[in-house]
Amino acid sequence: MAKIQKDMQVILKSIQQGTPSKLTNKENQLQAQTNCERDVGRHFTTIKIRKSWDDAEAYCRVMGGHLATFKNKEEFDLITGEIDPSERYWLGINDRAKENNFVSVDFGKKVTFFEWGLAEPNNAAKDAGLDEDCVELKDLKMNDSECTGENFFICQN
Ligand SMILES: [Ca+2]
Ligand SMILES: [Ca+2]
Repeated sequence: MAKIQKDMQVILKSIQQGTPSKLTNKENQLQAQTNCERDVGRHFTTIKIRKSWDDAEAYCRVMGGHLATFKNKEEFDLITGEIDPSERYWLGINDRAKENNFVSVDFGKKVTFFEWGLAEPNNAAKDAGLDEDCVELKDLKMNDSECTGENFFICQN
């Protein structure tokens, strides 16, 4: 696992440096080796590696997609029916640009479907001088959380 993570770092670094996003054979091979990924639907893949929100999004980009957003309740139910309720998973939504204006990482648009947990989004870390600007699934509901936290995540292609 350590070697894979190291290889991923190299891939992510190459992306940050502007290398074309098309995967090489070696990178494709690497993905096949991880065994951490499981398709839960036609366009969604859960990644059972813990990463910060930014690193998770970078990982999804290597796979040719983005962190996931849901178009409707049907998609939401499909995914939440397949994942571990005790884990947290990053989604492709944040309010970094403007507080309480949650947009999709994919299009930078407003997100049309939300399924917030009770009293969320609450930007709760604000009391500690921080912000909760990235959206995760927690107890199978949406929650705004600190972007630096390390969670499993869901990619969408
Ligand atoms: Ca926020
Ligand atoms: Ca929150």
